[in-house]
Amino acid sequence: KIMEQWWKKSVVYQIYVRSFQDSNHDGIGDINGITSRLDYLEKLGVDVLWLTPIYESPNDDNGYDISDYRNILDEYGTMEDFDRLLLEAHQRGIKIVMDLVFNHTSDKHKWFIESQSSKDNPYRDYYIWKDPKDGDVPSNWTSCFQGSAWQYDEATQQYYLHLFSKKQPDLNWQNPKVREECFDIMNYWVDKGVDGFRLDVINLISKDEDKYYTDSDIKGHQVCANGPHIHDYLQEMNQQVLSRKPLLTVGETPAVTIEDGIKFAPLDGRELSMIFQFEMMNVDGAEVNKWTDQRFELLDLKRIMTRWQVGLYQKAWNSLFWNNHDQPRCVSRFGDVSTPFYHEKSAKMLAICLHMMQGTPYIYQGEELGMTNVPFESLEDYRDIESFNSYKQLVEIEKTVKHEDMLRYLRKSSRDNARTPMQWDETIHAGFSDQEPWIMVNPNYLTLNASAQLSDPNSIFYTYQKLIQLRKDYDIITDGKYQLIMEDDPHIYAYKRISDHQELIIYCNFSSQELDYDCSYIHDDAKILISNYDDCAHKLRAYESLVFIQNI
Ligand code: TEU
Ligand code: CA
Repeated sequence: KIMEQWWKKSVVYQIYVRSFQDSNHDGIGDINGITSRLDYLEKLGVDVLWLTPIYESPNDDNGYDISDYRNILDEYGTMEDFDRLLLEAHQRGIKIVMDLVFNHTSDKHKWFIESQSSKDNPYRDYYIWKDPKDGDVPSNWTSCFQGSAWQYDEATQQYYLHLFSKKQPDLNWQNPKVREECFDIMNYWVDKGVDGFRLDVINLISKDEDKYYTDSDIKGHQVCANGPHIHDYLQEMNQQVLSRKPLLTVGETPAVTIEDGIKFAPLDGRELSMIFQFEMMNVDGAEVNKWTDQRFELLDLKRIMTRWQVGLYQKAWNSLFWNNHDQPRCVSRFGDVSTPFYHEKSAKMLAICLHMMQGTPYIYQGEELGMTNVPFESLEDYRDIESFNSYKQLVEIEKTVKHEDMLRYLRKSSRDNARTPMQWDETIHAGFSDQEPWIMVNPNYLTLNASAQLSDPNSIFYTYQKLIQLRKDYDIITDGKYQLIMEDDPHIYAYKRISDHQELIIYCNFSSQELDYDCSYIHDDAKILISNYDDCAHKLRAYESLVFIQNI
């Protein structure tokens, strides 16, 4: 029996806990900070909060290195604080989704400490240990954060695998005990009353036993994507945990095809509720090398988005997003921040373009205000391990990139662009904290902040609020069939959503030029459902976005 798929009509809001709201004057966001901002989130109208990891962690990768899955990191508060947040969110009809990282743990997790202690320790097989090959690494696989994916351990003279930092050793999911432990952890949180899970790089958990000693041209985490037993493991997870109640499960799945996606998130509920895939995040070269000046081409974006919209239709469920805590800010990347006017129009245009598609939209904190990339000046302004390691590798070790160029690439693509504090108001540190925050505040907070936008009925915030409401009011946004129109236009992204009696026609101008557009699709009785200008003209103006609704 297919359980109620409530997430199809939901909008998720991602909270980067460290940067959302500090409540106890240490410059670090925390759980009570989130609770204190629930009114704001309720006003925006989001249905679900995804919290980035709040468990005990040495923070080598800001919580994506977990050392205890059943305890809250001190900096973030206590379990009582979490219980209160869950209760107060539920009282407002807001659900909470936890971020679980099961591909790897922290090297400070007790399993790894045991595992590392000797070859015959019962926990040895919880991780992936391999003998050297000719006195060297088993294979040339690289870690996602630069350098080899293999780390040598002097004491036991073997290498362990880490697809991310060396403080994030990969778990061995082939070991049934590992799977049991992970499912127990999930059940612990389900028993607490959480509403679902975001599963970090979940499609990397099944490694191919035969490949460990085989060199590869692609990055280590891509070699391990969608391995031989991945669907067995997820179906087992489904039986052990997910079938207990209608939970939202979103699998973060880099390097998946549409065919893979259909297996991970089929509508019959056999595995996960939806996937979070990144193909459109590679339009500016990110997959090959994110450290470039390359900008995206709209035609590529349209082609990729369209393939997923069409490919999953009535087969599987996708998520919709322009950015998250690992990506630069979308208005800087896909919009235009060169003038305040373009900033506002393009931020709204991006929102409309995405929220009219099929799938569950994800809003990353501050996106609803049009928060932008950050004018970081020097390396010292950064906090992210990926940024530091990449600088070190490319500028200092390989010497293939010059210092000045790397600083420019970091300003464009560093994950820290998304991680600066939420801009609440124009007071000191943007109202995030009264102490120096753990990472700098974007200086544009004086004009770009929540308080200013809440008092301006024309702000980006209210466009998001309206889009969230429209999804609740119009089933066609959830169910309608997608069809690309004006296919070859390099500046306009236009598409239809079609149901039995109605259709939506969406036009988005991704340029600052005034452009002709094909209005032959619009009937006389069509109405404007939402737009980012006050009226409607014969041309599409700079970053204009127009949505028509009509009966058919
Ligand atoms: O990200 C995994 C992932 O898909 C990477 O390719 C990601 O794009 C990375 O940030 C490179 O820029 C997840 C988390 O979202 C990320 O924050 C963690 O650092 C990573 O897993 C390891 O847990
Ligand atoms: Ca704090």
